[in-house]
Amino acid sequence: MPAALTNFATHFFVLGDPLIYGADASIIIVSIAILFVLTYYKKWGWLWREWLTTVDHKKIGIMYLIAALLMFFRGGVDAILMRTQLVWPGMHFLQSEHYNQIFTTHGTIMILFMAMPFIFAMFNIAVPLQIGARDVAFPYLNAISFWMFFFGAMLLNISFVIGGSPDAGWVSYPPLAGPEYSLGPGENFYLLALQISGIGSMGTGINFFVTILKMRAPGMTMMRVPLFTWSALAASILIILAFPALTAALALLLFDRLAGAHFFTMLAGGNPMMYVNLFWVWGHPEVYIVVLPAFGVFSEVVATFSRKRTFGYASMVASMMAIVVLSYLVWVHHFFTMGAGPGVNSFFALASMIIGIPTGVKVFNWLFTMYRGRIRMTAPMLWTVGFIPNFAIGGATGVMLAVAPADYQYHNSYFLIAHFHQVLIGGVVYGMIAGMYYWWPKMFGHMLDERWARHAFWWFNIGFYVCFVPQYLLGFMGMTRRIYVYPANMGWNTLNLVSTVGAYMMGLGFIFLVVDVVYSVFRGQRDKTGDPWDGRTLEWSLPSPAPHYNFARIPVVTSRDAWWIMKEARRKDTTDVSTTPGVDSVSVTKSKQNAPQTLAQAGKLKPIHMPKDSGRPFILSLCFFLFGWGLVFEWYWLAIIGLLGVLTTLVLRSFETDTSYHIPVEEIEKTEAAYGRA
Ligand code: HEM
Ligand SMILES: [Cu+2]
Repeated sequence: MPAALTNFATHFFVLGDPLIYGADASIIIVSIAILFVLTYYKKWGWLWREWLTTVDHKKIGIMYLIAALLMFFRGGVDAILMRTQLVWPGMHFLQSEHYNQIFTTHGTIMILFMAMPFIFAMFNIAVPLQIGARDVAFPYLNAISFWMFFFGAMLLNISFVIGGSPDAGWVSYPPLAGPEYSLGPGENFYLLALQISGIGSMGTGINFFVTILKMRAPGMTMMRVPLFTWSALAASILIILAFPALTAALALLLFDRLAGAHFFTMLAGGNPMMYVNLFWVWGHPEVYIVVLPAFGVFSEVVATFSRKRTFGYASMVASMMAIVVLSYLVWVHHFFTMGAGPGVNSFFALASMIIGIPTGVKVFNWLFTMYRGRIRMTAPMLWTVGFIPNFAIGGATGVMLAVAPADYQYHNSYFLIAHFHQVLIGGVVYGMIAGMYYWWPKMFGHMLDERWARHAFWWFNIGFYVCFVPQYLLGFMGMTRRIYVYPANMGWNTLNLVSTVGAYMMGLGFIFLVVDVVYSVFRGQRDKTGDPWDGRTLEWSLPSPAPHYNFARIPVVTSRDAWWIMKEARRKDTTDVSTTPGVDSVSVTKSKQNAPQTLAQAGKLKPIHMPKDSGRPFILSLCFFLFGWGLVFEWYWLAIIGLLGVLTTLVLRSFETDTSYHIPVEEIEKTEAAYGRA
């Protein structure tokens, strides 16, 4: 019996690494602290009623945001650990196996559990408000999506203290990730965590696709849709088309691992390159899934903080849609060295270079929007302007990588690492932070502090160049990715040292960001107007935070930049509007005639139809978690229990008919009066 017990313990717990013991201890301490605080302040009921069961897109957005920031912290700690190990030749800070686990979880977490929830946070916070809707098309599905993402992320995150982390890279290529070379449950954690959160992402893609097509306020034609919402639509299309490929790849690999199938094992008739193809058919569009919403944020921010209409709206939309199509035609650039031959490689090389064109169009549109605008350099604009040079360098090095023969040289070198961090951080992280600063007052009713924002931005931005510019050079000098130690005589020492210093500067920038958030919760300037930036789109017509039904009356939209035009019509009733920069005089004159109906005050209130909260999405996802956990450890009895739980919650839901209610007019009147908007 004791032998069996120790056997179980060594299989189940990760033993022998002091860093992981430290993690164990801190996880236990933090968990106890959370349980204590919730119990002591009697917050369990509140947590369940207000958050765990909510179907309100605004609250779901906030939960996504919190999750994304926590995962950014986790992935950032991984990054700091790696850069610390690489600071000097022959370091003994991390063991080789631990280093492998860390680069794997870092990449996986950053892309799937930081970038994805961050964009979903922005979708949820902004899209329904921008299009004048009361919620998303499927609020219940929205809650399922969040909890599936959440429990998928939990599954991956506990692997490093229980069972062991995956260590075959975030791409998890077989045969390395197959049953022969990745023993233990680590890879299973990866496969199931991604599979479960992938269901959630698919739900979100479908939800926002339908929401944007079907829930727009009257008068909001597609060519009047704000650009951020357009970017959400583009990303949703990509999600719907790309995620099934990932699902298939992960499922087949899971069969290989658990059931001894041979989809990807060469000697039994399978082919590992099939996995690589399936993975990148999802993987390349995935980078656009996360970066297009960032482009959407930049479009909103540039127009608002330059006080000008976006330059080239139609070309912005067209370029986004071009990217959607092109992003499916480039995936082979991730493995030019596969040996597919010059014809195939040339096609994918050309397609990869062509995709730079629509991206360039967007950058120039932002610059033209700023040109002669009255620019305000507040935090969202700072991150937007900071993004442009980063993205220019990242884009140029991307074109270098797209040259297939040259890629034989750069492939899997630090040049690549520098390139994709420059676009992923410079695009996605900058974009989402800009969006967070931009919509923060809308979410919470107070501003983030500008002084701390500046510290955060400058430390992060300068640290970013210090960290990644040396890595381009290291790549040229032959340093390959995923190595945990290197000899002293390669000439890499100084550059690695500089790069690590940069990583610490970025870490400090992140700390300032957190300080800003905490400081502003207590000291932040209140936003009583609901429109602190003098915004252009409909979300700014609402009080902050918006009431849970969003719009007491659904606005009627008569032009692009609907809210700005409404404000102009009111502000400029007497003055000549055609002299206002950035305002199209024709649409103003038109909207002036329509002004009474377009303003939120017009019309009689009617009861509002809203979805009911439900605990089932949480329980459903928890059952999925048990299912995944069972498969990770090959405890099939637990997997079956989990699956039964999933089926039961689904069946129960199908018998539920009473899923919505009406907010009576008196209550709406009271709420609106409390906002001073009777
Ligand atoms: C915040 C600062 C960051 C730093 C200092 C950093 C640093 C690193 C380092 C040192 C590696 C390992 C390189 C190697 O040994 O091969 C790495 C890999 C990676 N990083 Fe980051 N990173 C950061 C942010 C991000 C972000 C925001 C993303 C994605 C949105 C990201 C995605 C990845 C991916 C996909 C890999 C490859 C993992 C693999 O090889 O399997 N990183 N990063
Ligand atoms: Cu790609």
